[in-house]
Amino acid sequence: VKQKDWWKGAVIYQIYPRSYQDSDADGVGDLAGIVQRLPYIASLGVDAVWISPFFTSPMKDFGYDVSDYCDVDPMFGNLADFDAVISTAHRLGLKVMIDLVLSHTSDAHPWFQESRASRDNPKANWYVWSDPKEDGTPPNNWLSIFGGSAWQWSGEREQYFLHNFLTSQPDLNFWEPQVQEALLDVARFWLHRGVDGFRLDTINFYMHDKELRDNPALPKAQRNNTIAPSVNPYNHQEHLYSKNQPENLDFLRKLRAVMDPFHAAAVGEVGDAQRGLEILGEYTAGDDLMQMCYAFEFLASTPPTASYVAEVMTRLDEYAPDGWACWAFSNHDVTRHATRWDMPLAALKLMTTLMMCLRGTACIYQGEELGLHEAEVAFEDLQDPYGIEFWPEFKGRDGCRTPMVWEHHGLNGGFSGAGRPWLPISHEHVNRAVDVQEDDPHAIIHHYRRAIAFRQNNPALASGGHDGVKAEGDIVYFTRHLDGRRIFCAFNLSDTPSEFCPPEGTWQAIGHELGSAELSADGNLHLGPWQPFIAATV
Ligand code: TEU
Repeated sequence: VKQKDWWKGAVIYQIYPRSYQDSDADGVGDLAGIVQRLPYIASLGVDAVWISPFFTSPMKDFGYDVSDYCDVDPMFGNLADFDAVISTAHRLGLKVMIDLVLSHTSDAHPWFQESRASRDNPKANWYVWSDPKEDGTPPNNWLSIFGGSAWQWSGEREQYFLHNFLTSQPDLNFWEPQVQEALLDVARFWLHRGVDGFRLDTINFYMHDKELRDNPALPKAQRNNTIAPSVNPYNHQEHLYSKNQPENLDFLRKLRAVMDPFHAAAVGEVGDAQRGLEILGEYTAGDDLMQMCYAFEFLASTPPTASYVAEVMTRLDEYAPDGWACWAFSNHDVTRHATRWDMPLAALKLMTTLMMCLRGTACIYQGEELGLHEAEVAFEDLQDPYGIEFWPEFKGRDGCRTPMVWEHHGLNGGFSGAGRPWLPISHEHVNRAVDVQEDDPHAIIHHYRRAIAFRQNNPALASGGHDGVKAEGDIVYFTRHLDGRRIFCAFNLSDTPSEFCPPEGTWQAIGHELGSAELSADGNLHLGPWQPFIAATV
């Protein structure tokens, strides 16, 4: 893999900075804390970190509401601390991706303050403003993901403004060329500071229908959702006019042109319950758009069965033949997969092995390498406005955002010297702290290290093609290939043993360190519960 293609098949480790390491005992993680922990991250063998937003922000959506794109929030440190993140990471061989939330700003951003002040100021058109309907109601039926109408009334302009997320996250108007230029400048700023790439928040929300047409209602049968709870009325609409507008691609091409001289890579977030992989294909096609899109397929609430995995990979080939997915099982928006899938430890290990063998880039969310479950967070302790809005049907995102646990005996699990961290730390988490697992050869953390190393040592797994993806009973299998080397991978996604006949050819089992089965003398394969078979052509 050429240096400029470092992202292809990379393993990315996602850091939620509020909850990684607190260096100044205020109960909230920070950039200096990340610097302290970078050697640990490097020890996992990953290629890159993605750091969730640390920019200046009123923190209504915990940093996904930015009020200054080119500075660090004092809570997280300052630009010098960020420079230390970059230099330390690079010294350790880690790339740094930062999370640019360009679709909307905070309402505290000076751009919005100015835009809101009048209908004829220089930034009047920087956000999506619209007159009410004759009866005073919002201009159309678009809904906010976080509840209610996507339109908020502003007394100053006597107009509504658009917000796909919180009312304090007004959507920028990407039809305005000055907005696009200002955002490209933000990308330039960070590229010059040394970042290696971006995770781009909600890139399919950039543009909106100029005529502000109503979204159609979605038939009941199609309301299943992988990214947001079905209690949310947002899922009862098809977001035909508020999302996925073709002009999004024009802006992304400009952004890519800014990134290319720096060999920077982008993973675009394109959450779409109805057309996820199709959109992924659109946004990663060719060489002038996103290198990768973040796939939501394994963030669904039901555990992936063999046929589901096969179906996802087949659909990917259909919709994104030259596209590249970034797979994740957990992140800061969904219930941790150890809880969501309710699988035994052996199953979690196998799923990690599977992820490291899938065609695509792999994204690990802090704490999943410890096998952490979703933490229970009582209503009184909730911080996430989305959780507060839909409680108790949906408990929000705090349970996956509680602090990382480093030391079994340390104060707050070694996360913070504060009396009280910003979210409570669960006892069960502390029992699985990093220092406990380092001393236990059977702990899942070592499995993550082995699986990641296995991928790195087998370029066909990281960046090769794949073919023959199929499911047979509980077994999903496929072949990865690169430069004539073929690696056959099969996974028994169940707790019952299975028999299986590998494809023609002379195979030699590899991946013993991951519990790979051996071919038996009769050429058949007996896969134990949650066991893989990984083999290379001889
Ligand atoms: O998330 C976008 C997104 O698709 C979320 O709305 C997701 O459906 C929701 O969090 C339910 O789990 C991104 C960020 O990842 C999220 O943290 C932000 O709140 C959101 O954008 C707004 O910036």
